[in-house]
Formats: sequence, C-alpha cells, structure tokens
Amino acid sequence: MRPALFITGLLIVTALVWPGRVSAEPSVPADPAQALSANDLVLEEEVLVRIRDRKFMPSTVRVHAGRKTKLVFKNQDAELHVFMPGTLFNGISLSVEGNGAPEFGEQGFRKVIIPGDGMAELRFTLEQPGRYPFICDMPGHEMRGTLVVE
Ligand SMILES: [Cu+2]
Repeated sequence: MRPALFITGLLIVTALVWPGRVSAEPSVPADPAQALSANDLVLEEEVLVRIRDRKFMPSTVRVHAGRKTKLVFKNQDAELHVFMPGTLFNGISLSVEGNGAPEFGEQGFRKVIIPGDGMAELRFTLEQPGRYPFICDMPGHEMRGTLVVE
C-alpha cells in the first residue's frame, strides 16, 4: 500500500512540475526567423506621394540608393492617374501592390494606372544615384515629377 501511494505521489508531482518546465523553455527555432523579418521592416524606407488636383505631391521624390524602398502613391482625385517613370526600372526587380493596374514590358516595369481614390505600392531597390523624371501619361494631364536617388 505504502510504496504504491509513494509512486502515485511521485507521478502527480512530476506531472505538475514537468509541463511548467517545458513551457518555460525558449522556443529556439522561432526566434531567429522573427528577428530577421523585424530587421527587414526596419531597413525598408517608405515614401508617400499623394496625387491631388492633377499634381504629384511632392513632385520631387527622394529615395536612397541601395535601400529597400516602398514607394506609395495615393490618388486622391476621382479620375485615374498614372505613374510612368521611363526607363528607370529597366532590369530592376519591382513588385506592385494595391488596386492599381501595373504594366510590365520586356525590360520590366513600365507604369501603373491608379484608379480614383486608389493606391499603388511599389517595392524596389535602386542602386544608381541620379535624377529621373516621371509623368502621368493620361491625355491632357500635364503631370510631372522627379525621382531623386541619393
Ligand atoms: Cu494624371
């Protein structure tokens, strides 16, 4: 009777203590992955360009060479507009999110059409400093801007 009681007692104590010890262990595999994605977010530079009354605001947009960039266009007009940067993004990896309609040619990104009250988010990294003009190519829109890569 007594040894059986003792063993039962031991089992209960072990059951009470063991789960606590297990949950106290740090979860090693999750930590490096989280640190990496947090790092990625910190390194990304976000630049916002509003479009209102047929103007890019600001019309001079500054980004940094070698830096992961998220360039956001918010179209606050009712009509659609276009971000068309010429050959700047030829051969450059670029992703577009939002509700715009991007166009890609053989050389890569050509332009994105952004609906009224719409938004386009472009992610890229540019390596070559310089001043690069962009336009909205909708008929009658005299909209110009300059992307400055510093
Ligand atoms: Cu326009």
